[in-house]
Parts: sequence; C-alpha cells; structure tokens
Amino acid sequence: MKIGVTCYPTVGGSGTVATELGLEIARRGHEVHFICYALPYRLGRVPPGVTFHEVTVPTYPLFQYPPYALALASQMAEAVRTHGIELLHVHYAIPHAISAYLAREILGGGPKLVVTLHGTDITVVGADPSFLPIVRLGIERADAVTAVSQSLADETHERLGISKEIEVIPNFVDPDRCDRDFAAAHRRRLSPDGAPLLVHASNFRPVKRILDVLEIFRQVHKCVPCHLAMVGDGPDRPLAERFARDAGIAHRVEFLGNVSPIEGVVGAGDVFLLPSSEESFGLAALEAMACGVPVVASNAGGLPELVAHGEGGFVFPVGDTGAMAGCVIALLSDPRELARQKKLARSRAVENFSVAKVVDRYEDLYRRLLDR
Ligand code: GMT
Repeated sequence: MKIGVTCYPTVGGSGTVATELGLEIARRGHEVHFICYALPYRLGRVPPGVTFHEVTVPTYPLFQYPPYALALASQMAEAVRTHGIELLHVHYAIPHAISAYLAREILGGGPKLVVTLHGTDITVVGADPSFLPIVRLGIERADAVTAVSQSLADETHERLGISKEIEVIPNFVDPDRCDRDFAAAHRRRLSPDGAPLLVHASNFRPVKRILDVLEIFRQVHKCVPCHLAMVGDGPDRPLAERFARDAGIAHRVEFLGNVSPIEGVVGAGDVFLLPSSEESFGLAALEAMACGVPVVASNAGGLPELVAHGEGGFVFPVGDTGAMAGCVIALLSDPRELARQKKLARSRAVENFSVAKVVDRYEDLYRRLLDR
C-alpha cells in the first residue's frame, strides 16, 4: 500500500502516534509519505520506505494569516499525483481533514481519506463555532473516521451532530522503548536522597490542570517526603512555578522542559499524575504505564478507558486533589501494593495497547478501504 500521513510535527501525542504508526506501517513493507510543515519530531532518521514532503506556505503582504490549509491541500494533491498514494491518513481534524478533502477534489477523485480524531480537535477548538462547520464537513466526507477513545467518538457525535460511524482505535505504545538503566540514571539525578518520585508530563495547557498536580504533590510531600518531575512546557508553566515557590515546595519540584525520549524520565517515577479536565486518551499516562509506573488521574474523557481503577492506576473526579493525594500517600506507604500496581500498570499497557496489536487494526482498516 502507498499511504500519505499528515500530522502536527511538534511534540505531542497526536504527532507521536501518527509518526510511530507511519514508521510501523513502513516496517511492514508499505510505502509511507509524511506530508507536514516540518519533519515530525519523532521521525529521527528517515528509514527506507519513508519519504518526507515539506509543506511550505508562501508569505505575501496581504496574508495576515498564511493559508496553511490550502498549501497543505496542494502539496497533498501533488504527492498523490507524483507517487500514486492510495490513501491519505490525517491526524487531528483541523485543518488536516478539510485539506485532504480539498486535495481529492483537486484530483477529481483518487485517494481514500482516513481522519483520526485526537481530542481537542473536537472537544476544544473543533466545537468552536468558527471551526465547527468545516470540521463537520471534513469528517463527513472522509471514507473512514477513527477516534482514540469511545468517549471521544461519543463527544464527536454529540457536539457535531453527526451520525457517521466512528471506529475506536486506541493509542498505542512500544513497551521496548522503556530502558530500565536509562530511567535509573534519571532517578538518581531527580531523587538524589532516594525519596519517592512523582512525575507529570504534558503541554502545560489549562486542560491539564497542572496546579492540581502541584497541589497533589504538596499534600503528599507533607506526609511522605518526595520529589516531583514536571516534564513538558506550555502556557501554564509560569503559574505553576509561582505556585511551587509560594507553597514552599519549589526545592522538591524540577521543571525539565521537553525531554527525549520521554520514557527516560517518566519511567523513573513511582507514580504518574494526570488530573486533566479534558483528556481524550492520555498518551503520556500510557507511556508511564508501559514503563511500569502506575497512574493517578482524573476520570475526564477517555482516561477511564485507559486507566482501570485499581489495576495499575486510579481515577478520581476532576479537581478532587484530596482523593488523588490520599491515593498516592496510600501507595507510597505500602511498598508491596506499590510494587503490585507497578506490575499491573505494565501488563495492562502491554496486553491492551501494544504497538503490534493496535497497528494491525489500522492496517486492516486501510486494506478494507482499498479493497472496497
Ligand atoms: O490537544 C492537545 O492537547 C494535544 C493533543 C496532541 O496532539 O497530542 O492531545 C490529544 O491527543 C493525544 C493523542 O491522541 C491524546 O493522548 C490526548 O489525550 C489528547 N489531548 C486532550 O484530549 C486534551
């Protein structure tokens, strides 16, 4: 098969999933073309069978907002024409779904279109009236639409008022990316006194509620001295740094920025915190589980589909920092139970969300569409 993939190339779950999926599809002998405005951060060395097509957007004094969606559509059409791409798989609906639809219109037919919804493309920006009609059109004209959780599929039906079938294909992880020695080296640095280590990783946007992360840590640290590693960056970082200073916990909290590979730091932790108000899936939590780190999370969106309460993780109502802190304290105070939860986290990730199983489902979807 010849597959075109479009995603945001920046650090983030949708770009990670799109890139790892493309790479795995290429490993299975198919031809994969990434069509993006920059080389996806996770691509690294471009392997045989993978081609990168850079989308460039010309500037012009009239363009206060460079028309990226149009440049992308033209580049997609060109790549399809030149390389015989049979299927375009776009990740994150805005603006990729409508660009793919336009590309097919330019060609007068041709490639099958698959749109994978990742979360905020529906729950935050996609539901905004300025985007909703165009997102709805892009979804309705696709040959197949997938969502990373049942919760996101349901929200898409409700918020967009569409009845189109949405196939749920969860995100996935490669458990072999967890390197115990590398994680142990991070742990020695982040917890030189050997105290427990809590970890959070995100883009520090308001939906991640990173002040809740710090509040949970503050409560836990009062009972069980520990450390907190904050991985990632984003708009709420200054607020969080101020909170840590004001709460007198700054000396135990390290803001690390974006790190690569994320599994190094995440895998160094004892517990991973994700108290988000919106979370279609929570890929960072899955990465933690795969490294044997139990997750304490909110029950927002698709998180309860990933984190089974009591089986390598725990979920609580959004904003209930007291319950989340209580859960972490109980875990850290009971080494046998913590060790049991670490094992359960790893096995849940491996059994339900490993790359091989989930990519089979995408490959099967591509075949079904191309055989149609
Ligand atoms: O919109 C974001 O916050 C970023 C977006 C992304 O591109 O990573 O995150 C969403 O997609 C991820 C990959 O499917 C999911 O793991 C995240 O849960 C989802 N974020 C939200 O729903 C807030």
